[in-house]
Amino acid sequence: MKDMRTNVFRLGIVAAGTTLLLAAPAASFANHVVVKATARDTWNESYNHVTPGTRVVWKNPARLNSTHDVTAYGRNWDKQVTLRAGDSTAKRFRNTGTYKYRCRIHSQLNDGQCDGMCGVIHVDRY
Ligand SMILES: [Cu+2]
Repeated sequence: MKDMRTNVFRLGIVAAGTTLLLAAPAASFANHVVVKATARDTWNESYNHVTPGTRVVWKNPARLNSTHDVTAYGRNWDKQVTLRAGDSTAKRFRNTGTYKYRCRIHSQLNDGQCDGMCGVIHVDRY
């Protein structure tokens, strides 16, 4: 009898969690976001809208057998990390702002405009 009550209680938690997930808007409220390199030499989520404190992880899947890098541009932050196949790198964004990055191997910068393997992390309060 006690076991059954525990199970009912657990089911309630799962149901509540599902409701929260369904109610979440498109913007990410998770404190963890993953950006992956793709086989087409792009970022799978090139535009991410996150809240302050979110940790962004860039992954270069091993199966792609390719090298990429994550390089900040736009002058308001610093990052330049080479990702060999299977590597990842991360940064937690604590302040609001627009943080641009690109893979220098698979993009070009012309007058501040990025073409190719480019991405943006937009950190905003809601
Ligand atoms: Cu690349």
